[in-house]
Amino acid sequence: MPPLITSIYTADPSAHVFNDKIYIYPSHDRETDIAFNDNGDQYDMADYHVFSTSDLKEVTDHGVVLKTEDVPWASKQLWAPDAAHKNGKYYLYFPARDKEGIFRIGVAVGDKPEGPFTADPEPIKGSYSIDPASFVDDDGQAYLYFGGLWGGQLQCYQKGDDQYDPEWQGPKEVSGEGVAAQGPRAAKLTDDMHQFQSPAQELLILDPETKKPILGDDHARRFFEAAWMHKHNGKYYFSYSTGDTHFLCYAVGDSPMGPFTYGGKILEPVLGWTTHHSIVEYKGKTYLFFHDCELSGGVDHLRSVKAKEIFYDDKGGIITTTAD
Ligand code: FUB
Repeated sequence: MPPLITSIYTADPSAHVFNDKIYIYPSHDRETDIAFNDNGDQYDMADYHVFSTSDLKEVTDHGVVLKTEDVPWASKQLWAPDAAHKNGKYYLYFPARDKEGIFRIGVAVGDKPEGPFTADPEPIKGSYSIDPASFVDDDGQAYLYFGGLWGGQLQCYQKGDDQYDPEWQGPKEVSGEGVAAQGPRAAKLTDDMHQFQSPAQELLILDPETKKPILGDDHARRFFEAAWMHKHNGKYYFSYSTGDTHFLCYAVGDSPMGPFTYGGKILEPVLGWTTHHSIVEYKGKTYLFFHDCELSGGVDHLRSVKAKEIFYDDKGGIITTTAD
């Protein structure tokens, strides 16, 4: 399957339908001399472009909509963003390292889905780690999901949401017999979409057999990064990447805050270390937006966005697919 965008490298596609078009909010990968490491320093992105399409063939690049210099609190690494529409405005949620090197999540506001966006002067209070994914439920309540292990620093918050522990920096995570994996985080957003209504909560992803949380050592199923939420037939589908085992998986719940029960794999590993996605319904079909490194010949930090239709089985399970 060919990439949707070939003019620049793009990754982590968050797709939404706004004004009858699909808008894609990806990371903008770029070349760097920074050596590959498990902290992800080579993912040294400095701006965001927005793209739109009506047919998943012709794609319009709306140009740069936000860059590091426009974000007063950010120092580097504009990683995976997402966008939401509410109150007649468009909100771009994005992670970046602050001046101390700690990942925080910011919000920028625009009048149109294609931006440009103006960033708030400070990150969202109580935000940390990476990969924000926004979801506006049918009742108008908006949520922000986030978190990512290792380079995304989620493992550094063992002592509480406001206590970054540098001892946990690097490729470390919870492990041991019976030790539950760290869950992704979610918070309700305030009506103005700029802050968390209350502190973020850890989400539960349960093993369908034991009904207990997935374990930290279960690397084929535990949450690593790339949170996404979509609703289908009244159920809430929380999907994510398993990081070092390179799967996209999903878990299903009856509420946006869970608990969720592990449901299976969405996407087998792609070419490249990371895998990250979004799921959107458009003109009666369900599409998976994802990335791989085919265009760069397998360079992990030079990725390209792709999209393909996916399907549910008759019990509402997502049928596993491949990048082909
Ligand atoms: O693009 C940088 C990081 O790589 C993202 O934040 C992760 O989800 C992974 O795709």
